[in-house]
Amino acid sequence: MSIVSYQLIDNIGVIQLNNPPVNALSQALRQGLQQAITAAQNDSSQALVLICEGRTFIAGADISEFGKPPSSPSLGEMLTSIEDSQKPVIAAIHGTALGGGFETALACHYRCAAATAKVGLPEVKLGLLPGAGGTQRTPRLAGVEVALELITSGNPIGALQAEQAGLIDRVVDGDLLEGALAYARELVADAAPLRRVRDITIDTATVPAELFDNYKTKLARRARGQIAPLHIVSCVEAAVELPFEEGLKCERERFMECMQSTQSGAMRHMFFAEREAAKIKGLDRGTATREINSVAVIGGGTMGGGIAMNFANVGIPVKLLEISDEALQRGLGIIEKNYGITVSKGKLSETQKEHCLSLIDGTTNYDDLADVDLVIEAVFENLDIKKQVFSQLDSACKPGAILATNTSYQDVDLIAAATRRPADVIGLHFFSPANVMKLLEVVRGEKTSDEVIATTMKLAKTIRKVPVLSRVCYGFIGNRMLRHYAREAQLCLIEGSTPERIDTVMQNWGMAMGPLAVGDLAGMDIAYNARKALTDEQKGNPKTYCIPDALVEMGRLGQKSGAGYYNYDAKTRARSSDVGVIQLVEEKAAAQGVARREINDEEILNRLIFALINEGAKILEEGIAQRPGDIDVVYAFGYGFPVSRGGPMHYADTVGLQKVYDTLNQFHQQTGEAYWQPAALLEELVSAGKTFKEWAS
Ligand code: T1G
Repeated sequence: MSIVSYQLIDNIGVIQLNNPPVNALSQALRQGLQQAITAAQNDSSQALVLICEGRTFIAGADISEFGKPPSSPSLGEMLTSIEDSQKPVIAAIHGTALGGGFETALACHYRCAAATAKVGLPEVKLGLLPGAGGTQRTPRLAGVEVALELITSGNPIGALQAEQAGLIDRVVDGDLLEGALAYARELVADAAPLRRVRDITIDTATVPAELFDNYKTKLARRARGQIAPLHIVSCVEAAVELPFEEGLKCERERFMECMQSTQSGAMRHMFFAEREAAKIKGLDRGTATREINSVAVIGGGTMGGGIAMNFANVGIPVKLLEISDEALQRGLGIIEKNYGITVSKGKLSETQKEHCLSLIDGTTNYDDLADVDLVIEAVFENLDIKKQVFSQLDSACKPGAILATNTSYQDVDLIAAATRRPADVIGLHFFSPANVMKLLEVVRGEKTSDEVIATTMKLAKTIRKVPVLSRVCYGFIGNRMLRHYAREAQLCLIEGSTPERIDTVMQNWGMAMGPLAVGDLAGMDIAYNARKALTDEQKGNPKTYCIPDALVEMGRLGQKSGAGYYNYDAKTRARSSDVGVIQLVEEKAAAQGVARREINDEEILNRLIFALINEGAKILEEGIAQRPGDIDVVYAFGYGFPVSRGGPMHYADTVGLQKVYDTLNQFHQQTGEAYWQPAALLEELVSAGKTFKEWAS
């Protein structure tokens, strides 16, 4: 079927687009649509309906064309053809009309939509702004405040809400084409005018004077350091103050500035990297997958409870198994409490909460797991305990049941070896809080079957997670790299910096939280107890843990104890500095024979981030991660790495691998530490003048 088709149905011309998978506005689609509009001016049609085949109306400009030379007709030229049509053009929307797709609908004279449709302008999530009139037409139809929220948030709204806002004229029940044809005939019968959105003037008296300034202040906090949101406000302001053509010119200029920004390049990279990560090299796309209609979770602690919620949230029944009734009730209580918090935030209704809870059953008997399709073990982080659990699961569960471990560090192959079905064993590493964090590391063992890998990668999307495949190593992808980042944070601290300085540098750079504040959030007793099980040699340089050890031994575990690197207000959890911590740091430095010195912001940043990059390069060399973009996805979705920097490996490409390489060598010469030796892959890429991205392609 051609990409654009046309048919006359009585006196209505129907233009049908068909550009799978999402009817993105490629050059061919823009050209075909413009030609169809032009041709229809001369036939017997009295109105035109624009509708799409497949799962959705146009979902935006074709992002894969960005950065390439512009091709004609531009989106703006195509939209002008629609708006200048001498016959009313009616957009018939289903699925998600997003970005340039919704801008196309806005250039039409009328809009109807299926009740399940959504519309939105998500460009800001790509570091962009609507570049085809969206910032000019949306406020003309829906008013300034609706436009500002829709465009700066980038979140779609449903058809009914859009209708209330004036963005959609008619919500259609039943068959969309039938409904759109009926609407078009109604408009023709009423001799409805050619209603061009561009001709609407916004009454400035309806716009609160301080609205734009207040918005810019709010965005400066919410979207710290991002260019696009502030440009969006300026464009909407132009829609109020300037004639349409001049407002369009302002939008175009600011759009190009965003398009050429490093930020947008990073965010567009992340868009594709997230989708690429779900694809498994060497695995046939047709690999069979198993049905997962029931799940069991072993261990009702914080992680087990959160994991169970993910499945209940999408309607999959869960059996939660604990070793005693008391532990089970405690676990079920955690889940109930978590749902209560979600309800109190307005993100879930009481009815939805009750429905989810009804899907979660408790048991202390492995026999009750005989029919489940998947089990996820989330017991104490100890290999012997996990092996014992898997041996029991191997006996209790049906053939073909997938046995997964949520371990953060233990060797999945050794766990699999505790069963007679290693091909059915895999790692599913959730991130705390498990019902909130999007990242899911899927850890394939040496013997894990393709079918089990394909099944779990697909299941990740079902439970609204972002999956990244990893092979087995200590800490898999994220935590293995994090150890180096954390090591440098500790060394910067003992060598002369402070928790405030280190955290401020990293947070200003874009991390969601600084490393020491993260330690307080997670609770330092966890790593402290893990270290207790290690020999001195395994623990490594005492400078990297003597301070957190001392804090834990003082009872300063972090937020959970009201104090850690910082003091925390009991009610608001607001953090404040504690001079006693600095004194402790100075004492420990002296005890370790460290002469403290001034460490500048650039050194802090480069030591922490380049340590991540270097370990990421080693992870690629070893084939632990499939591609650099996968590592970027892990850090953006699991560790609060700023999407506007694209992830550690993309950031290395933007900084330039030569600079990364030279800085690593400088650290290596200064410290003599082997871990500062640049990874072989990095050395290879630098000598070949290549980037990580080029290596991956
Ligand atoms: N361009 C190119 N490819 C796209 C695409 C797009 N806009 N949207 C999706 N794809 C591909 C995607 O890479 C994947 O490919 C497949 O379609 C399915 O996507 C001028 C400048 C629409 C909600 O930001 O939000 O318009 O991996 O896995 O989960 O102002 O895709 O199969 O090879 O995500 O069902 C604005 C982005 C662009 C929307 C569907 N539009 N897309 O979700 O499928 S900028 C967007 C999405 C713009 C104008 C500006 C989602 C979706 P592959 P998927 P999904």
